[in-house]
Amino acid sequence: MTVTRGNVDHSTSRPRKPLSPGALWLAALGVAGNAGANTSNGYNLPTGVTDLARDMYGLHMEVFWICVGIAVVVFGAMIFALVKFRHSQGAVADTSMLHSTRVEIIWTIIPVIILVVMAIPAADLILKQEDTRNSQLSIRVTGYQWKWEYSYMDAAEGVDFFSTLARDSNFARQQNSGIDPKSIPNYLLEVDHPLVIPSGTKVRLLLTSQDVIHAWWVPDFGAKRAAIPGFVNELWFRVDPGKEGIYRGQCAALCGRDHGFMPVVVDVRTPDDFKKWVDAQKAAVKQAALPAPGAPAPVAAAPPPTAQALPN
Ligand SMILES: [Cu+2]
Repeated sequence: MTVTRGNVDHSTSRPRKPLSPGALWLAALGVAGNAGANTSNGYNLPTGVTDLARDMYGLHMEVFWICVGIAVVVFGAMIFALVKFRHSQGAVADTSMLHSTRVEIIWTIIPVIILVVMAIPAADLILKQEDTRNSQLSIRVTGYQWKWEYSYMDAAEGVDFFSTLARDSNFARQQNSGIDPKSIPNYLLEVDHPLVIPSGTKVRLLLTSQDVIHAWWVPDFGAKRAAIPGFVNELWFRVDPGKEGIYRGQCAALCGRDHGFMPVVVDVRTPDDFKKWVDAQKAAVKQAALPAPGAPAPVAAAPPPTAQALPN
């Protein structure tokens, strides 16, 4: 990562604990994917930097506390009964209450109400996630074994590049490389060309793949979706203004030998900075298209033979 602007690389602002061999192995598998996320405390989901991520976190906590309540009531009643009605205290089993319709109705209706209470906000959030209308910037994301291609549309049309594992991570990961992975900043979570997006903008990704199923995942955006050959999946997020910085994720579908080596890095910039970046990219594309000085002028292609001129 060579971008050193005024913003913060949130993922490195927290001192990282050295990874155990097990954690490294999990990271290589892509299981411990939020290892580089910025808003995770390591115990819970990241709170995230988009409204979708925050909604997901809120829903997750709501369901978590409902589960805690259920656990307290159920285990509380169980432990109370175990202690109060124990054999050594002379308790005698009640063999008369074999069936109670009233109890059965109660213990059916209460869980149904709890499920409905959880399902309503969950359905709401799913609908919100799927609503890609009025997006301001679309980017086509194509997964390959083992890299990502980002093709911009809309105002950034024409900007197109590949994003692959950073060289230092790539060298260190080779068998018997002799390089200590702990010496590599953001080991396996760094790329040569990050996806650059503007903050405060509804960004829509159109995900597909050229070979096997991959999945684009950035925990802090609350964004994860499969990239499937022959299909185009949509995904959207809007990073809060003021949350510019570097965000990291990984491919989240087991996609082959080097699955653990195709991280996702997103560089979020202010809309002004983003525009400058797009202009620079477009200028570079134009420059590359110009003939080298002193090169011969391109030869006009010969017209294709007509049908009559073709030999029988
Ligand atoms: Cu993949």
